[in-house]
Amino acid sequence: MTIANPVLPGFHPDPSVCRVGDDYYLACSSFEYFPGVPVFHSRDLVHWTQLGNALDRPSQLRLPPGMSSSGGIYAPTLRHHDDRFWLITTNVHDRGNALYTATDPAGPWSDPIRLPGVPGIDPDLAWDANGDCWCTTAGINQVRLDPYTGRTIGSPYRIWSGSLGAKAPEAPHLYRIGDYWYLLIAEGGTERCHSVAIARGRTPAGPFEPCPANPILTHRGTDHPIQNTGHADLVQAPDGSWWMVLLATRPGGGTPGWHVLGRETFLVPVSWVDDWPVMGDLSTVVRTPPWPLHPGTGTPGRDDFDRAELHPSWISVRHRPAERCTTKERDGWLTLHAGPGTLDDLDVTFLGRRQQHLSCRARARIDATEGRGGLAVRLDDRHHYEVEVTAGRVEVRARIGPLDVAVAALDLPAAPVVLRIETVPTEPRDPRDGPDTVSLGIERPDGTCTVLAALDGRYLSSEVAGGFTGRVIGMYAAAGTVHFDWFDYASPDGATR
Ligand code: 6LW
Repeated sequence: MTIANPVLPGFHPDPSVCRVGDDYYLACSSFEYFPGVPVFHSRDLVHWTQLGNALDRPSQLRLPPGMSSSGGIYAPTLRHHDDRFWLITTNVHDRGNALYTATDPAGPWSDPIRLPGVPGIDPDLAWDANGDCWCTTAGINQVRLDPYTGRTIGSPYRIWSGSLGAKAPEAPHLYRIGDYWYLLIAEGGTERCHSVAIARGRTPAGPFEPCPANPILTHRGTDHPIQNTGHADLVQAPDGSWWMVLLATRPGGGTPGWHVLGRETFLVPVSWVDDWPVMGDLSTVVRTPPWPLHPGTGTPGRDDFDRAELHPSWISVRHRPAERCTTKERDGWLTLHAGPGTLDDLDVTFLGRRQQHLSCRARARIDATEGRGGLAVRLDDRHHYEVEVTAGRVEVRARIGPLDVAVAALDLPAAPVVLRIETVPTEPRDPRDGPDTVSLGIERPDGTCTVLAALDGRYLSSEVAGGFTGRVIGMYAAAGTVHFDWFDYASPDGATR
């Protein structure tokens, strides 16, 4: 099989995968965005289609005021057991860990079963042959659990600290494979030293014997174009072959390199030697995907807003109250009502989609005659570029940490206008060259573009902004009511890199 890595390009970190018959399901973390925890389906582990989002109701997901852009929902684990799907995850700004169940992974998912006795992030679920449920978290700690009530049985205790004193042992997943229980973890931190390690024992609680070949996967200290490799999950195919999904990044530019799409989901083949897993090549095979559909998610490139329901790939910052965001107010348009928030906080009326290609072009036709709004590319609340329209004027703004500047402006007749944001990767000639150039402007009726500003993309990278999110491109309302006729996203060359 040809693997077009990343199999889920763009901000899709902390992948967790399970298989039911011939079908694979995968979930990712979502941090500040609502709805949360995108859920995907695949038949081959390479082509994924988004089914929905597990946490799509405020009763399941509260993202409270004052939270950080990298707060909210951390790494989930997705499993199938006892004829239902189980999803366990952490909301770091709410009440900790919670479990959700569904008979259909497309939803609806249950309200949360709270887990006050489970401390720590990255919870995992595994069941033994007696039906006992073991919950393992970063640290690496473990506690038995009644998953139907959320009641813990006994107290959490440490079962492993990872290998060789590496920092941040996290992302545990526990599996019964053959004669052993395997404890897969990530360690070294989610940055360039990220790695995958494994240990095995005879019981789900250990004691665990570390693999002599640890770390079994890392790109640290290499010049491989794929970096930050870690946070993995194993799955067996119906033909008996084994596979690992993991997160990794694609830094660009000179030194030290900047990754702009967040942490993405990759796939690697696994073989077994002496009852230890051995990773195959994590290469990136560039393939021409169907255009303008994404290879990774089945996300439509274009939305004409002619359906009442929005595609599940649309995400907002924190909540998307129906009264602030609707496709029903003006037929065939999306209408956004500005709330009290601005792009610089987490209560903004923003609706976006993940940037999934290093080279991409996003366009939207906006009518801002009743308000002020535009098209933005945002890494988080403190790092975003936007092209904004209000009656008679279009302006490009850049927010980079504490700096917020108007970069360029143009007077325009007050009428609908097409806004455009384009990213083009840099071929670095100087060690200081950034990863890409982000151009912001307007499109004239004849299709030509007036670029108002071309900005260095490094300021919308994780290395500059910090945190766990990736770029999201979307529409927003900053004041009044703003209407959008359509939104279009495309990778001009159809490439995934
Ligand atoms: C996640 C942890 C990690 O919970 O980053 O890369 C944290 N791994 O396992 C946030 O995604």
